[in-house]
Amino acid sequence: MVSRPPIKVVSGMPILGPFAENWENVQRFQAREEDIVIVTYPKSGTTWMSEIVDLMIHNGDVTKTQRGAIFERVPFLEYAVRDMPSGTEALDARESPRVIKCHLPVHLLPSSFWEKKSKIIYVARNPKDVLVSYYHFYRMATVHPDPGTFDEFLQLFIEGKIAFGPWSDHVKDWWKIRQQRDILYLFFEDMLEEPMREIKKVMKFIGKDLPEDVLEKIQQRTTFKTMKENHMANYSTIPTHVMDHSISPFMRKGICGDWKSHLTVAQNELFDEYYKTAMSDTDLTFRFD
Ligand code: PPS
Repeated sequence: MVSRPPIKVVSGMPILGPFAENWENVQRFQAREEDIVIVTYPKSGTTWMSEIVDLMIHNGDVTKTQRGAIFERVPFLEYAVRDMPSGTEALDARESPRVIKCHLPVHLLPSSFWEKKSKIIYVARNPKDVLVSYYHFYRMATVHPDPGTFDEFLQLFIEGKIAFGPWSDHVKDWWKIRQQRDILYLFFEDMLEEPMREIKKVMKFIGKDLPEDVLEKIQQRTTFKTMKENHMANYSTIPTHVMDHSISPFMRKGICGDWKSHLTVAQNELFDEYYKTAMSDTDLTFRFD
């Protein structure tokens, strides 16, 4: 494991340095009809949705979700670090139905996902909370470069010079394509507000019909508190030199509006200015409180 490798650029997108080595295999990846792909910009609710979907395809059977850590149960397509199976290798070996984590922008999603009409669930989160969450994740996970100060990271975020590129293009492009391609587009803030409502949308979308008590169980198993304590969901089984939870836990706060305790008035004004410009050509909106 290389510590704090620099970001690389593949097909115009900044990506974590080691991930660049497997880029050709990602683009050649063979999707299947039964695949369920959870696409997000980083720190937008990927792990939360992964746990929900994994529970759902196992009809709420909690023992099945204890079979492995979330990153084993729901492999990360782009993942590639030396001496470890890559995301594409892990997925190739997996039986269907596969649940797949992916952070790619629309135009870089491997074409086989479109050809096979795999099911795609997109989760978006307001960018101020994404920024804060991503900053702390950069600090605790050494696969990222050093984030510098919060102010420096904010600048990188605005310029789209962080892993997976500009947040605004990511959320807007997936928003644009959602109807054309029958994508379920959800929001982190809606999941916080009324988890059951969003869980039911997921169930319908993936073609399941689960009784109310099972859905209740899924909701309870996927609260922030429960997932934070669940070693198979909270990334605590990863060695400390890769993810150091004492710097910042992966399951950090799980709320909406934490940005208020991070951004100064000046930083907030700068961010609002960026947001206004970046989002001027879309009807997509976010809730920040
Ligand atoms: S990653 O690394 O991109 O896969 O991260 P991702 O899972 O997308 O996002 C991590 C943030 O999601 C929060 N989280 C949750 N919030 C509420 N409820 C549940 N169940 C939940 N699970 C994960 C997690 O705490 C990170 O947000 P922050 O703001 O840092 O707390």
